[in-house]
Formats: sequence, C-alpha cells, structure tokens
Amino acid sequence: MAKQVVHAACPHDCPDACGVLITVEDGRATKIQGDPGHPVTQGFLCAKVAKYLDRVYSPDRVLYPMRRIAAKGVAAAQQSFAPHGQPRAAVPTQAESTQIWQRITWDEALDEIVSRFRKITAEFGSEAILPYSYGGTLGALNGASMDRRFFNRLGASELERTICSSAGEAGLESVMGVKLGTEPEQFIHSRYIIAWASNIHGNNVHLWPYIVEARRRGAKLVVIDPYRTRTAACADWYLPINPGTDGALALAMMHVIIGEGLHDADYVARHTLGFDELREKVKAYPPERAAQWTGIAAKDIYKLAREYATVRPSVIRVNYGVQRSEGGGMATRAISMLPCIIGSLKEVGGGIHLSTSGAFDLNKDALRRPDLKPEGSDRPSRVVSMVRLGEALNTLTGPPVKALFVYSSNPAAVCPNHNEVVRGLRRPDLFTVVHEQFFTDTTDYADIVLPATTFFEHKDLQTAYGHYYLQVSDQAIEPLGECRANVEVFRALAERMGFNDPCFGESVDEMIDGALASSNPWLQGISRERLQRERQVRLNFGCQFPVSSFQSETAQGASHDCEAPFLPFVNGNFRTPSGKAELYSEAMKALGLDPVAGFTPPAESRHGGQGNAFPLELLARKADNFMNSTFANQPSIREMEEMDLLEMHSADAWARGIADGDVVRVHNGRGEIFLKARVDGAVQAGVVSARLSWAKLSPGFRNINVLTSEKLSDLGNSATFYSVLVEVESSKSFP
Ligand SMILES: Nc1nc2c(c(=O)[nH]1)N[C@H]1C(S)=C(S)[C@@H](COP(=O)(O)OP(=O)(O)OC[C@H]3O[C@@H](n4cnc5c(=O)[nH]c(N)nc54)[C@H](O)[C@@H]3O)O[C@H]1N2
Ligand SMILES: Nc1nc2c(c(=O)[nH]1)N[C@H]1C(S)=C(S)[C@@H](COP(=O)(O)OP(=O)(O)OC[C@H]3O[C@@H](n4cnc5c(=O)[nH]c(N)nc54)[C@H](O)[C@@H]3O)O[C@H]1N2
Ligand code: SF4
Ligand SMILES: [Mo]
Repeated sequence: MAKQVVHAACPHDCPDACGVLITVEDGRATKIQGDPGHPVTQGFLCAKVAKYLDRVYSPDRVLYPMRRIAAKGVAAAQQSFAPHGQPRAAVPTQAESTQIWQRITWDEALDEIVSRFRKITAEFGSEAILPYSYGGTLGALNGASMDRRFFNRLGASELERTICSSAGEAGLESVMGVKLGTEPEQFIHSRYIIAWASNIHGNNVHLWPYIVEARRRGAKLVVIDPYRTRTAACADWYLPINPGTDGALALAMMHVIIGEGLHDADYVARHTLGFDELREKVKAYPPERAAQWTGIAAKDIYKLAREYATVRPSVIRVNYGVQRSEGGGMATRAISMLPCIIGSLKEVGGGIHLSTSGAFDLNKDALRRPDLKPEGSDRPSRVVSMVRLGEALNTLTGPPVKALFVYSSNPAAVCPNHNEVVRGLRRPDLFTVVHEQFFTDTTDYADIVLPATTFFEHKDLQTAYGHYYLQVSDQAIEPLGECRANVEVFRALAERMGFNDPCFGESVDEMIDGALASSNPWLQGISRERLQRERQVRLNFGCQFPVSSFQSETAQGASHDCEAPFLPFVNGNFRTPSGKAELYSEAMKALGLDPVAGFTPPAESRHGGQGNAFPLELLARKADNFMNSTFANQPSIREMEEMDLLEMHSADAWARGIADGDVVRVHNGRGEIFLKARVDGAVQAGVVSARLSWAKLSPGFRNINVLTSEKLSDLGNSATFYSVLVEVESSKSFP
C-alpha cells in the first residue's frame, strides 16, 4: 500500500482544535505533525499530541469488549504499584488484567447492556439510566449526536453539562449574549494583552506565537493568575491574585476607568444598557477595597486600569480558570464588561476572548434529535448535574440511578468529591458501562468495558473554541482490535433496542451534512466536500470590515475566505434581549443575582469566614502536559510532568515545619491525600497547588479531587474546583 498523508483535526478539549497531518504507511500511522496550512496550528502540535502514536499504539489500549469477573474497585490494579505508593507508568495492562476481565464479543456485550436496560426500565423507569460523557472528544459527531439520539429515544435521565465552562459562559453571555471572541490572528495588533486566568503555554499554546509577534511590535503582556505559570514567568507584568477574587478586581478597574472618564462615552451610549447603574455600583469598589480581597496593591490596580483603558488596542484573553470558583459567573460577567466600556470591541486586536464557539452554531437539533424524547411525557426528562455525580449515585431517589453509561469521560478522576463518587460507583446494584480507550480510574468500577477508537480511527466534523476554522477530520487508519467509535456504539445499541427511527441509520457523511445544514449565515457555502478539499475553512464572516494592513500581517500561509478581521460587535449587535451589551441585566435579576454586578468572596476561601480549621486555599489545577486526566497513564508523557507535588509558599511551609521534598498530608473535611512538598514560589502565601492525575496512579490511589467540593458556581451550575480550603501537615511517609 502506498504512503498516504491524511488530514485530521485534534478533537481534544482544547481551544486550539489543531489541524493534524497523519502519515500512514501500509495501514499503520507512522508520523503525526501539525498542519502547516492551518493558519492557527502553524505546523506545530503541543507536546502531548506530538507523541500521539504512543497513545494510539499503546499496549494498554482497550481493544475488546470486557466483562468484569472480579469485585469493583482498584484492588487488583493496586498490585501493580510499588509498596511505597509510587505508581508504575500504567496499570493494568491487557495482559495483567485477566483476573479482572473476561473478554466477550460485541454481541454479548450489547445483549447484556440491552437486557439490563430493559429490566431497569421495567422496574424503575427509563430515568434510572444516566448517561455520563464530557470532553474525551469534541468532534461534533462523536461528541454529541448518535449518543444523544439514543438516550433521548430511551427516555434516560439527562446529564446537565458542563463540569467545565458553564459559569463563565453564562457570565459572558449575560453581557454579550453570545460566545464570540477576538480572533487569535488579531492579537498581533494588540498593544496591551491581559492573560486573565489563562495558562497560555499549558492550555492554549497556539495563541503564543501571536503574542510573541505582538510583543516584538511593542505590546505589553500582563498575567493575572494566583499560580506563577510559565506564561506568568515570561510576562512583562505578573499580578498574582487571590483565588476567586477576580470580580473585585474587575469592578475596581471599572471604578478607576469610569471615575477618571477613561471609558468610551460614544460606544457606551450607543451600544450598552445600564451604564448609569454600573457607574453607581462601581463606586463601592475603590482599588483600596479590592486590594484587601485580591492581594493586589491598590496602586497596581490603578495602573492596570489606566493602562488597559489607554494603551490601545488592548485585549483580554480570559480563560476558564476564573470561573471555577463559587462566584465565577459573576466574575466573568464583570470582566466581560471591561471591553464594552472602553470600546475596544471596535478595534482590530481589541476586545475579549473567552471562547469562539458561538460562531459555529451547527444544526444541533439535527445531530441530537431532542424530538425523539418520549411522546406524551408532560414534563422534561429528569436532569442530573454532572458535577454532583457522587450525590446522584448515593442519594438520588425517584428513581435512583441504577445504570450509568460513561463515554468520553473519566468521572472517577475528574469529578469533585472523589470519595463520594467512588462510594457511589462501588454500589453492587449499579450497572456501569464504560466506553474507553484505556483502563482508567472509571473502568475500575465498570461491569462492562467497551473499546473506543481514537481520532485516528474515525471520521468527524471539528469546530473550535479558540479560533474560527471548521474542519473535517478524516479517518487515517482502521480501528484497532474491535474498537468502535461513539457513533457506531450507539447506532448498534439503538438497533438492539429496536429503535427503528431512520436517524439511527444515517451514515457519518449524512450526519456531517445535516450538521452543516444550519441557518447560521457564517456556515453558508461551507460543505463537507469543500472542507475535505481545503482541509480547514474560516467561517464565512463576509468582508464587511476590511482593514488593508491585515492580510499581509496575518499568520503565514493563511488562506482566508476573506482576509478582513472579524469584529462582530463593532456596531453593537449583541445577542442579548436588548441587543446591547447589558451592564444591567433583567435576566440576572430574575435569578436573584445582582442585575449589575457585585463581589462576594467565596464561602470556601480565606475571606469567606470558614478558614480556621482549613486555612490554605488549594488550586486543584490541570497538568500542563496532560489533558485533564487524559495522557496521565502514558509513560512518554508522564516523563514530561513532575507529579505528586504540593506546591507551597515558604512562609506556609516554615510555619508547619515542612521542608522542600517532605511528604505532606493535605486534608479537609472531605478527605486527605499525600504529596511531596515543593517550596518554590509558584504560589503566594496562603495558597497551595497540586495537579490532576489518575487516582490509581497517585500516592494512596487518590487524586486531588478527594479534596474538591460538589458545590455549584453562582451561575450556570458549574464546578468550583478552585474554591477549596485545606490544611497541610508534615507526614512521615506516603501511606
Ligand atoms: N495542557 C492542557 N491543556 C488543556 C487542558 C489540560 O488539562 N491540560 N484542559 C483543557 C480544558 S478541559 C479546558 S476547560 C481548558 C481550560 O484552560 P484554562 O481556562 O486556562 O483553565 P485552567 O487551567 O483551569 O485555569 C487557567 C489558569 O487560571 C488560574 N486560576 C485559578 N484560579 C484562579 C482565580 O481565581 N483567578 C485567576 N485570575 N486565575 C485563576 C490557574 O492557576 C490557571 O493557571 O484548557 C484545555 N487545555
Ligand atoms: N481537580 C480538577 N478537576 C477537574 C478539572 C480541574 O481543573 N481540576 N477540570 C475539569 C474540566 S475543565 C473538565 S472539562 C473535566 C474533563 O473531564 P473529562 O471530560 O472526563 O476529561 P478526561 O479526563 O480528558 O477524560 C476523557 C476520557 O475520554 C476518553 N476518550 C477520548 N476519546 C474518546 C472517544 O472518542 N470515545 C470514548 N468513548 N472515549 C474517549 C479518554 O480516554 C479519557 O479517559 O475535568 C474537570 N475536572
Ligand atoms: S491538544 Fe490542543 S494544542 Fe494539542 S494538538 Fe490538540 S488542539 Fe492542538
Ligand atoms: Mo474543561
């Protein structure tokens, strides 16, 4: 067979949605590289996906359907650990797992699932079945299409997503009505860039070259983050902020900007609603007051506000770190007001970027078919928060959760309050199916494990949340072993259940065509055939705002549909109920929240009045080289990431008699973990930080989510991974 280069798109939960070229020789992938023709990918991949061949061809892949023959839990897996709790690279391998798993055929697996689902439905109703999926793949089809059709038709409980971004999205949308952000290409024109809770080197590395170019042209980079990230370390100005206090900082910045008349009165008058109310509100937030919460000196807040408003164009790259706290929705709302009042949304290289996903607006109803939900039902399906899985499995009644179908997610690693999640997953009466590429923390509790394809092995349609290019991801190789894509698993289950609606028979290409058949004007003229021909196509924004210099200055190799920059709010056109940027929001008021904006310190924080027994704020952060819990088991990736560390400030370490390298016990009312102290200045006094990994690859088989809480954010019912209090003490050794 000849050598072939296939174009795919990285489906991981990452804003960059890279264009990927996979070289295939004799049916085997031999090389992966970033697509040099993709304007944002620019020919390079992040360190983890650059090693993707190790993942695809890992000896630890799940390749066949498996039935559990041992008790649920990590007991068997634990045997693969060294005695001191330091894990080996990956456990268990297929070979080692024969005491836990029995290989079965797909027919046996599907029959068993269908018969259990039928029995549970007969006894408890179909809402006793709970699907659980999230960010394993953001492919439009494998992420949310056939699976949703299946669970809609089944009448299962509905999973309230997200565990990730809903608070921030709700905050941004409360002001602007839609998730649109400054194009990465425009950042080269920015003169003042604020990376606000944005770990660019770790989580959004393809934005970095644009920032480098902007700085070459004289731009200043400011980083606001309680953790001294690699990005913070190379910033022009790093402002460490106390976790969960960004709302106070944004309000204080507006206090200065409005108080000193630095706002854009013309833009404000024409395109915003509620400026008078905002002007009144921010009077209560002078920098001197905000300094007490944020830990940022008042003089620095004045300087930040003045520079942000006057060094133009200025742009805010706000990321989701800001909204993983109790008040994260309101904080994102307040930050989103900043570009509206200084009028930077008019400028190429201005504005704000949280997400670009609102521009893609595929025909989601065609993909997911909400109309398949049971007829005659006089109420919507029961909704279960994905953040509160522990609570759902342990306490839910009417009906209880009797079956859990997990795919594209690893809840036993990523969910908050891990001990409660595991208590629920251990229930012998809970029937758990996990569709996975690897034997994860969650498969340790599965009754049936089904083998899943990687993106090399299936075709999909790929949107993005950090740029505006749409891609078709082609299949590069045949599925390994008996792996099946999400679409095919739910197609097969539907057939077994006897669901004969024609949509279950649609081909992948028909599904892509259906997704593209949307009323969204920005998708007009973009067909599957064109995507396959051109590899990536910029959304069809038209050419209404030409800027002559843009074309020559934009990223090398860009083949834009239209070279003009996208400035969706240059003339207002917000997608709020009023059509204006809502600095005052009736919708917020209806939720019982401040209709303008306000700041309340998180209850679980040093300012929240609970700080006595557990005085330290924990950042339960992501690892730069993993993707949430994904890649944590891959030896070549683990090598790049120093794990099992508790990073702490020397003042907190000394006060507790802890030296660098000591084993420490980190605990709160929810649980305890053991880590190695790193006294290195990445965090301020009062804050400690640790990274997410697989629980069974962590000391004592518990990860950082043992300590995080199921409390929901103020807006959007999102998670609060960064509102966590703990205490730390010296410990003799690992458990
Ligand atoms: N390498 C890598 N890339 C990833 C991921 C990964 O796990 N690894 N995850 C992907 C996913 S699912 C997502 S949602 C995105 C998320 O990407 P980001 O939105 O960047 O999310 P986080 O890494 O949670 O947080 C970003 C930064 O916010 C900081 N932070 C924490 N609390 C606060 C606070 O209260 N205020 C401020 N100002 N900063 C705070 C954190 O220290 C962190 O450096 O990244 C995606 N990309
Ligand atoms: N402490 C702490 N916890 C966190 C976070 C944090 O910052 N700190 N971040 C949170 C955030 S932002 C998010 S988004 C969540 C992410 O939570 P998850 O979405 O659960 O993310 P992953 O840990 O990446 O797990 C995805 C799993 O899907 C599998 N997978 C990949 N592709 C496919 C596929 O095509 N089909 C199937 N069936 N499986 C597939 C992978 O092998 C992997 O095990 O974690 C949250 N948890
Ligand atoms: S994880 Fe992100 S940066 Fe890495 S290849 Fe995928 S899209 Fe690109
Ligand atoms: Mo996320």
